[in-house]
Amino acid sequence: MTQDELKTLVGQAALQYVQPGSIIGVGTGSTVDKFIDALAASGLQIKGAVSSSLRSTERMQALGIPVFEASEVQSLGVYIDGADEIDHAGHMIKGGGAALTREKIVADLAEQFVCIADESKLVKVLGQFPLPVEVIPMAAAQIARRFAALGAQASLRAGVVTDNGGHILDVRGLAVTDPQAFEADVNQWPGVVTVGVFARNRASVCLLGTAEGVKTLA
Ligand code: ABF
Repeated sequence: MTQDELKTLVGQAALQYVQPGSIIGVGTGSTVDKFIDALAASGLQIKGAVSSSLRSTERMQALGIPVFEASEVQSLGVYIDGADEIDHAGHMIKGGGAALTREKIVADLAEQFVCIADESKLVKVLGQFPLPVEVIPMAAAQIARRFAALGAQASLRAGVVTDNGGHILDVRGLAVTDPQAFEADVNQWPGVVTVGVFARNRASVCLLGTAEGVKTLA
């Protein structure tokens, strides 16, 4: 199966986590696009969705799925999103699409995070994928120096300004062996808006697309 077919498979499989009549959280990316298409084709009636990006908002609205602001809901039963990397405990690196802050906010509203990914995303230790970190622009150089002190290299993602007016550093050369401690530590550096390690908001379920079909890691 191609990577695209694996994404279609997990997008479809995520439908089992959608409660009819509910408001769900919907993330961003090519795998989530497959989920949105499957949801629209399924005939499942939901009240609507809170979206982590303009891209997903536009796709859902075009398919007739109502989109709510995060501030309009108190909680979500489920948040369905992709990842750049996921380990066997459900910790993830996210933010390849620069939407990590919104993704973490929507994930935090949800009782359950269902990650959908093809098997290329599963790793033993997070860090092969350059870690996105959203920062306040005036702090970027100092934060890059802090990563250098850890033996990593942070580079500014050229030409990217986030929805929140932040910049993105992509950090190479990390091996995130303790994702919870790492996330908690980097979160405290002045000027860090969001670190792309999702440990506190890790996936409770991962639907992994493999050549043998969908594997559920929980
Ligand atoms: C977002 O989309 C991200 O946090 C991650 O960067 C990405 C995954 O996209 P894809 O499914 O296209 O690989 O959810």
